[in-house]
Order: sequence, then structure tokens, then C-alpha cells
Amino acid sequence: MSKKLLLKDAHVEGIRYFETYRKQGGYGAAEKALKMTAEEILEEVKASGLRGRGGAGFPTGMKWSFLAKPEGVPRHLVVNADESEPGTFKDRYLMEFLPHLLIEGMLISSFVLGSNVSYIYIRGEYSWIPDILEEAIEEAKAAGFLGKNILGTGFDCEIYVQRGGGAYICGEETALLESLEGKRGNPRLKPPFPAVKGLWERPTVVNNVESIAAIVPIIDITGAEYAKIGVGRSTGTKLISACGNINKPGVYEIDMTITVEEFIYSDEYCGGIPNGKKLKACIPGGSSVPIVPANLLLKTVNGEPRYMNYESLADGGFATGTMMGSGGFIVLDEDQCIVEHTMTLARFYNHESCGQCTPCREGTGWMYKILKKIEKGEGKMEDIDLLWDIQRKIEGNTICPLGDAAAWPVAAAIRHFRDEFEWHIKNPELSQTQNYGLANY
Ligand code: L3W
Ligand code: SF4
Repeated sequence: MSKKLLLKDAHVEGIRYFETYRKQGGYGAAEKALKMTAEEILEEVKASGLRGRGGAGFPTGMKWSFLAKPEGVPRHLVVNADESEPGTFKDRYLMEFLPHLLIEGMLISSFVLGSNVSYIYIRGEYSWIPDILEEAIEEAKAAGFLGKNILGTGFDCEIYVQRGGGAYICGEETALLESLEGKRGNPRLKPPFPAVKGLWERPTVVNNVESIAAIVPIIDITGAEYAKIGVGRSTGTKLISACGNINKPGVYEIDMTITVEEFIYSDEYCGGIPNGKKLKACIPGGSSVPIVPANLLLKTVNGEPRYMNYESLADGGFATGTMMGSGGFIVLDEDQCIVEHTMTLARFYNHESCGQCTPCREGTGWMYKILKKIEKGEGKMEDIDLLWDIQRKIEGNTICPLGDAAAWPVAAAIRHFRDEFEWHIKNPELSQTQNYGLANY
């Protein structure tokens, strides 16, 4: 049984409301933290080993310690709730069912960072969530956990919720800041990082919803105890949103010591694959991370079991490994067509490219066109090499990670499933009426 820190009270009726949350011990961590100094809390977060839960896995304590503190300039905490990565829906779950966990985490984090005005930037498609968050903010304020002179400490903090307009790119932290400032969400060049020049050029920390919620159990149990959960540099617990060909799609909290096999087949988690179908591949960290075929998913290159953690999933680098990413775990069974799947993703990235960099703007369009051609059975063998060449020219040559995110799925699909691309080209009639999976398994 995996240890629950974030979702331990998710089943409690009424936990969305302040009264119930408080009865379950909610805001106890905030009371404890506000008696500590900002430096002491920062040390706890560093000791916890918490890594950013939005995709990059950057150490949270280190990010906080980068925050510039020029005299007289306000600082801000911005929570990235623009959860738009295909396959990822764990932040939605947290905000919908445990809004006070996020608010409490934001209060503690704002106190450490010296942010008197903090923001939650939420994707527009989560249209019903802002009302839940705003109600929780009002409740917390009425109880003295937000507003002026919180718990008599002299610390003031307001939280505002800002709705996005539905662009995936606004989940990239600098595009998010542009959008929050009321501009078009175009990513900025980094450096300077937001920690130095962020919202309105003020020092800003941008953290994912789950990262900020995790501050609450870290203060509750201490950073050292949090670091004992998990393994190596994958400390604490991680939320995984599981979807695709599994019996039990949903949001699961894991402690990063379980194997991928256990996660897919055990009844505690995904409950196996429907209709006794075989596992073909998986994308374990949201659509941006490389797809991995079943043989490499269940074992690492060294023949060790593959574990659901940052290091094990990445074992073998991009040649054979993948990434933990945002924890959007997408399972594909034997009937699925990898070419069709890759084409769908390419269409998505092409549609969501902001258009600032030529390799991303043009390259994503070309990848989509070529994949569509191959999928329809109208491709040529040299198209596979062309596709490979285009993705290589995008990776590492763009302002923001959307370029890499568009290139990696294509590279991994060709690397591991070249035979499927060839099948479409060699079987033009079949590929118009069948998909590779159904025709070949
Ligand atoms: C100050 C330095 N700050 C790094 C900060 C930086 C950022 C964080 C990580 O992309 C990934 C992407 C997607 N001084 C710093 C510094 N920082 N050096 O650390 O930065 P970075 O550049 O490694 O990543 P990123 O730009 O935040 C995020 C991947 O996540 N992804 C996408 C997920 C989508 C969602 C969602 O829908 N919720 O999260 C999935 O894997 O491809 O690689 O804060 O400022 N010297
Ligand atoms: Fe825009 Fe793509 Fe460049 Fe990112 S990589 S800034 S999305 S064009």
C-alpha cells in the first residue's frame, strides 16, 4: 500500500470546505510554519528533496533560494495551474477536491518567498474550478488564514485566481507570466529566469500546483521525514494521472518505489489492460516525453525492473529511457497504431506552437503533414528519414521546451516502432482501412 500524503483525506466528505478540512487537521502546517522563520522553512523544503511536479523536476528549495530580493521591489508566487499536457489531470483533481491544501501550501510558500500578492493561473478549460478556488480563498480569509496580519504575524497575503484563454503554451512559465500581465502568451528568452525578472519584471517563483500542495505535508512531517519516503533523488510522493487502455483510469498517489509493472497491473492502481490485451507501449510523463515500448518499460537497459521514479524511467537516456514528466501516464495496448498516435500528437503541437521560432513553427507543421501522409498510406520510405531530420532540427533550437516536446515523441516513435511506419508505406490500401495494431496482432 503506497503512502498517502496529498490524497490522504480526499475521500472525506466535505473536505472541499474549510470546516471539514480544518477538522482533519488542515491549516495545522500553516500555524506551525508561521511560527518559524522563512529561512527555517526553506531549509525544510531543501531537506525534503522535493522536485518540481510540473515536468522538469527542478529542486523546489533551490528554485526558491534563487529568488532575487532587491530592496523595495515586491516579489510574487505564481502557481501554474495551466495543466494542459495531454494525459495530465492530477492538478485538476487536487484543486477540485482539495482546494484548501493548495491554499495552505500557497500561504506557507508566500510567507517564505515574501509574496504579499500571489496568483493561481488556471487553464480556461477548467471552467468550474476557479469558483471552487475562490470560495476556498474566501473561507480561508474569513478564518484569518489570508488577508492582513495573518495569525498575528504581521504577514499580509492575498491570492487571486486568473483564468487562461485555452492556449497550451501558457503552461510554459514565461508565457504564463506574459499572459498574466494581459499580453499574448509568447515565451520569453531565459535567462533572465523568473526568479530574477518575472511578473512585471519583479522576482517571481512559478511552481506547479502539486509542488505547492506538497509543502503542507513537508512542514507537517518535516523535510527529513519526507525525504525518507521514495528512493534516491525521487523523494516523497507523486501524483500520477493514469489513462488510456487500462481498467481503472484515475489519479493515484505513489511513493516512487513501485515498479511500472505493478502500477499497470495491480488492482490498487490501473488494474491491468481491458479484455486481456497485451501492453504495447506507454508514455509515462505526459505527451511530451518519449514513448517507450513494453519490453523497455518493464525492464531497464540493464535488465533491472523499471520503477516509477525520475531516475529509473530515464535510465538509458533518450535512446531507451523516458521521463517522469508531469506524471500523465498513457497506456497503449496491442491494438493501437503508433503512427496514428504520433500524428495526433504532432497535430496538437503544431496547433499550439506560438510561432516565434522558425524550427518549431515550420517544423511542427511539416512533421504533422508527413505523418498524415504516411498514416494514410501515401508516404514514401524516404519520408521516415525526412521526419527524423526535421525533429532533430527542432530539438534544442527553440526558445521554449515546446519545440523539444514536439520533437521527442516523433524521435521515439521512429526509434522504437520504425516497422509500423514501414508497414503503412508498404501497405497503402490496408493502411487506409486498418490500423497497424489491429492488422498485425
Ligand atoms: C533560476 C536558474 N531558476 C532553471 C527554473 C526555471 C523553471 C524550472 C525548470 O519546462 C518541462 C518541459 C516540458 N535560475 C534556473 C532556474 N530554473 N534554472 O527551474 O526549468 P526548465 O527550463 O528545466 O523547465 P520548464 O521550462 O519549466 C517544463 C515538460 O516539463 N512537460 C510539460 C508538462 C506540462 C505540464 C502540465 O500540463 N501541467 O506540466 C512534461 O514533461 O516538456 O521539459 O521554473 O525557471 N539558473
Ligand atoms: Fe513558440 Fe515553439 Fe518557439 Fe516555444 S518553441 S517559443 S512554442 S515557436
